[in-house]
Amino acid sequence: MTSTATLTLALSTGRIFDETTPLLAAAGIAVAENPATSRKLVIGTSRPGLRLLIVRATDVPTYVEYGAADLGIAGKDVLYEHGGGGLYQPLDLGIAACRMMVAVPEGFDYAGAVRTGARLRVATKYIRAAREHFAAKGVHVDLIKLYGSMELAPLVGLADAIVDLVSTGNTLRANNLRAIEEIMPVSARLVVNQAALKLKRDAVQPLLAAFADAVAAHA
Ligand code: PRT
Ligand code: MG
Repeated sequence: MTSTATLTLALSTGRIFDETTPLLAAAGIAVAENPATSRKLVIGTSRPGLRLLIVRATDVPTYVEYGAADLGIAGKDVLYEHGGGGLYQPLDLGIAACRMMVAVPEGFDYAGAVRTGARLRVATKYIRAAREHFAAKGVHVDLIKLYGSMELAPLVGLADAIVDLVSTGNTLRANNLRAIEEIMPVSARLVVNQAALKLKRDAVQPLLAAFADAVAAHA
């Protein structure tokens, strides 16, 4: 296949799109329109054969795994929960950085609860990361799956603790919570469908190199 093979890159609107656009610009790639205002889900670029698909952040690995997109950009949090099957992960883009943390209400004696072997109720959308974190520490937990606004759960008695992403810490502070343990640092990664990596190699490799150069220039 030639370098004019069509390549599709899946990513989400919001912070991932906003922080990817400067990387694309550094690679000489202009995006035809802003999905936040155009509402379009398929967006062209100035690079021949490269188009963007706008999908939900948590759906990016699925589009790439099944080859509906050749490449994708997603947070390590999302990729970890997905499990990474069928995805080649060549590049940490260093964007959309934050930390996955355990947080509890101010005044909650987490260390004491852990010491006495109490069973903790933990609300999170990161079930896999939370399960592995507490299992490794030998802390007994009941995990409650939520899809958003985890910070609310301890305030209304749904959970003792949460596992969520923290960047400035403002959301925790505003809700009288404090972060007590880091589970993992998070940043957005470029992922590639493994078949596309082989079959569209002549188109994929130059794009990977362009991203790597843009990341290096940004660092
Ligand atoms: O919002 P939606 O439900 O559509 O999907 P999403 O939340 O998965 O997407 P989006 O765009 O909000 O996040 C996409 C990716 O950005 C995530 O998968 C992370 O990898 C990354 N990222 C980086 C973050 C944050 N920083 C972040 N701070 N994602 C979410 N947050 C949230 C956090 O969950 C908490 O509610 O921001 C709040 C905390 O921020 P601070 O600054 O108050 O600490
Ligand atoms: Mg969000």
